[in-house]
Formats: sequence, C-alpha cells, structure tokens
Amino acid sequence: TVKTRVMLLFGGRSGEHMISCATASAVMAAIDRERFEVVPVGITLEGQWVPALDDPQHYALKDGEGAFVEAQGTQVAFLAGTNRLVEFSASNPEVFKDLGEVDVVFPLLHGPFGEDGTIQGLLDTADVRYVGCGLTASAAGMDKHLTKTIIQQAGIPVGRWELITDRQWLQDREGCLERIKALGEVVFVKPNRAGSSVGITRVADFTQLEAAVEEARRHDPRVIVEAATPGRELECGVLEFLDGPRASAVGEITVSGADFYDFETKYQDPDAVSLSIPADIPEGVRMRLQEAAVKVFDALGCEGLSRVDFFYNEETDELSLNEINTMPGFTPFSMYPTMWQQQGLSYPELVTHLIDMALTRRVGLR
Ligand code: G1L
Repeated sequence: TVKTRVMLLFGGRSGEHMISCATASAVMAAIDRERFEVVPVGITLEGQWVPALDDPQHYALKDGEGAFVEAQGTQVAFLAGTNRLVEFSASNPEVFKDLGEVDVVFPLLHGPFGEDGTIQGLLDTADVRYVGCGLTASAAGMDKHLTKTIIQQAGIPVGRWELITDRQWLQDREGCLERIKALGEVVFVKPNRAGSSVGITRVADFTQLEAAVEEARRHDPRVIVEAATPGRELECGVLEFLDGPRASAVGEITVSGADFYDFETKYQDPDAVSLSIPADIPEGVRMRLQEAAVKVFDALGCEGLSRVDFFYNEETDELSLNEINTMPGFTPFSMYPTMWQQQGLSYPELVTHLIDMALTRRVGLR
C-alpha cells in the first residue's frame, strides 16, 4: 500500500524556532509510520527551506538545550503551483532532485511567517492541503484587535481595549493617552500581533505608559491596550471532526511569582506555571465555556484545531475571551494535547486525526 506523504515543516524565522524543533521531534516520534511517510523540511532562522533529518533525537530538547535547523548545501521548494517538492543547490545548477508529491503539510511554525496565515496562503497557492487553520482564521487569530472585534460581534464578552495605530501615536499622542487612561487603573500594553508574550507590559502607573507603548511598538506598529481583566485563566481545546468542532476538557493555568504569564515564565521557568486539567470549576461554567469555545472557533472560521483561552470572573460569574491560539503548544506535555488526552484521545491519535481531517479538505481557495 502507498503511504500518505506528510511534510513536516518546522523551525522558522521566529523566537520559537527551538520550540518548533522540539515539537517536530515529538510529532516525528508519534506519527503512525504504518500509514504515513514523513518528509521533514526545516526552515532555518534566515528563512531558507532545507531538507531535514527524519530523526526525532536530532531535534529533541537535550538537557534544556534546543536544536536548530542548520543550513545545508541544498534547498527545498515547491514547484510553483504544484504539490511537488524539489531539492536544488543555489550554487550548483547540476543539483536538482525530485522529492515527489506531498499529500499534506503539517506546519509547526510560530509567529510571523508561520501562524499568521502567510505559510497557509503560500500552501493555498500551491494547491497543497495542510493541517490546521487556513489563511483567514490564522491571520485573524494572530491579530488581537481583529479577534476581539469578530468575537464581540459574535456575542461573546470581550474585555475593553483600545487600538493605537502608528499614525495615531505619532500625530495625536495626547488623544491616545486619554483613550488608554479611560480603560482603568491597570492596563496591559501589547503588540497587536505577537506570538509569545514578547513586548508586553503591565502598567499600573501611568508615568510608565509611554515607555510601554514604545516597547510594544518595537514588535508591531499597531499596539493594543487592554483593561486588566480580573479572573481565573481557563482554556479549552477545540478539535474538528467530520460532523463539526468539539470542545475538550477545560484546563486552568495558575501562575505563581510572576505578574502575569509572560514569555520568561512560559518558557524559562516552567515550574512557576501549573496546569490543572480538568479545571476545578462548576459543571455549568464548564459547559458554558465549551459552548463559547466552539462559537469562537466558528466565528473566526477555524479549521482543524484551536485553543481558546478565557477569563472567568467568579464574582460576576462572567466568562470573557482572552485569546485564541490557532497553533497552540503541541508537545505531548502541552495544554492542548493534554486536554484531549483527558477525553481519551492519545497524542498519536490526535496527530493521526488532524492529518485525516486535513485530507478531507478541498485544495486551493478556501
Ligand atoms: F498543524 C497544527 F496541528 F495545526 C499545529 C501546528 C502548529 C498545531 C500546533 C502547532 N504549534 C506549533 O507549531 C508551535 C506552538 C510548537 C510553534 Cl513553535
């Protein structure tokens, strides 16, 4: 029998290059080799696509140290407009190898040029199927202002926020500061589009506001300022099945020590963060949250999977959207796979299911 060829695309031009490699290692180790042939393609920090090793050990985290995709003598590319991969050398035109067609791509990439829809659009133009959300949902999910606008319109509560565009900041600084101050005593200043909590400042003292906006602007010319939302952080995985999306068990994140769940805490100090799955919440809250998570998934037009994060205010009994993650942490120990594990879906089964769902899709314009 002919195996389904799965191109694992990982690494990339992002601060999460090493996390992507470690995730690729876990997927490589878990993928069902009876059904799937893995075609590993790495993206270097410079953005070059290169043939990669089919060896989980090579990309695994080794005593806290991560692996990188290294440049090779040759590069890999899709033949324009097709699902056929070729290997070539930029310096030696003699080298040109047909790597065959791929049936589906498993994109393990974060941040700009990964989860923001750009790779998805590239794969759409090449008529290649891929796991996970398409161009539009990926781009919208990455953009905090767009996500909030769409989700609020879908009738799901979202905390108050202000968008500060580049032009507004440069031409009407006072107006921007007034709008921000009206949000309340404590605000979070963030780059409007960002992966992993970089460039975020919690501001409780307005003399620090301008510096916080400038810091966020280093990562994105559009800055978003959110009113602090008191409450517990609850997360829910949504996974698409043939008959529609379903919600996983609900998980809770508790952070000790840090002001909030920032980049350092997330990756440098895993002990400061604890996950409880299932979260210790009343059944009624769990059901409302699961329903809202599926609604968010549909409102953004997600496909395959997403992790939807909420705040739960116990005093007012209100759930509000925090953010959506179209490419959630995906090692066997991450929140998303663990939440599905809790429902009886193992990590290898999850990987198989995501690929199978991707194979049911149409190619091209989505
Ligand atoms: F392909 C999926 F399933 F959509 C998918 C893709 C990427 C799920 C999860 C991820 N996550 C990541 O790639 C990452 C968070 C490890 C990026 Cl560094």
